[in-house]
Amino acid sequence: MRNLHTRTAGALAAAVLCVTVFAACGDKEQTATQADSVTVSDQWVKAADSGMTAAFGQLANTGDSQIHLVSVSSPASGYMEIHEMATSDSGGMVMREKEGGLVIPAKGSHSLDPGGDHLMFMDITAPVTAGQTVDLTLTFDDGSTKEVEAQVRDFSGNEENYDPGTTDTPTPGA
Ligand SMILES: [Cu+2]
Repeated sequence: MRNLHTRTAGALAAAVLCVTVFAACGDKEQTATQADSVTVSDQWVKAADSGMTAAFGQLANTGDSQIHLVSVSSPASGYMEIHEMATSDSGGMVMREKEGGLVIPAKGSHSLDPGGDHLMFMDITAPVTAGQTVDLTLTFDDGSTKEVEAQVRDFSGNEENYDPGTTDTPTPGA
């Protein structure tokens, strides 16, 4: 029995040591992930019956290094893209995928607005209607993720064209 007792005491000591190490870690200044340094506010999603829609909001970076948002996903859409608006050759505004995602500068912010950068739901799985909330997962280039809930709103004052056929294709010969 003495042997068993010794082993139990040893295990207990190891457990105490683990807890102590964890506590020490918690007290130390750790390297924050990008998700730790980002705050998302005023986030909302445009109501839509089917097809595409978009999420908007304010992204702020409380950290000392830039934050790089590389992808976004939601259970409400088959897949999502980070979009920007650009001027087409014909002079109109078209949306397109923002190459490489978007960067929030250190101690800075980045605004997602109708007519500007936005998070695009490419294929919603069910109608999203005003009053609902939609879950979004933001993924950063250090692999960290942040989940936010966005409110669905009716919104019609948007010049952005959500037709899937809209692309920034140069006119041949132009
Ligand atoms: Cu878009």
